[in-house]
Amino acid sequence: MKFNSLTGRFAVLASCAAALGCGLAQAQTTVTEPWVRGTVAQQKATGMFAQITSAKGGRLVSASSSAAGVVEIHEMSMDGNVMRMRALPNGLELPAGKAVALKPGGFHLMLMDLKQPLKAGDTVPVTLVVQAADGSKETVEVKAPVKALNAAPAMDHKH
Ligand SMILES: [Cu+2]
Repeated sequence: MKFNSLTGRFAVLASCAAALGCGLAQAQTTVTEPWVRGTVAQQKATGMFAQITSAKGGRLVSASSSAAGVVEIHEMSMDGNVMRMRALPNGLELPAGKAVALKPGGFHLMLMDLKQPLKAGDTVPVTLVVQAADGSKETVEVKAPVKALNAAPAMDHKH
């Protein structure tokens, strides 16, 4: 009987997965093209980038990763000739239905206190927390592949 109930449960899980989201809140936020910049030995911080779209709008309020002690939401911008990076104390606004780009030279997630160097081919699990206008929170699990340090896209010319 025990075996039967176990297989029954597996069958239910499988059909849930196939139907995308039975019993779960409908995902409002989608994350596409996630990636993390690889690091060299001793390097303790790096950036994660992606496209984030919130269907109904919201705010990226926090993030975490098992690969990092701390994850902050950062903005990079030019201040005269100086590139500055700052944490966004209120998180990142996600306008309804509009993709927000986290990219080198702009918004990014800063993975700090890295537990180990990140090499191309690794995958970094990151959990994003998005708060809706009504205060409800949605967590989004992202698996971000690591790209080699020198494999930055052509647009990344600001560093
Ligand atoms: Cu940063």
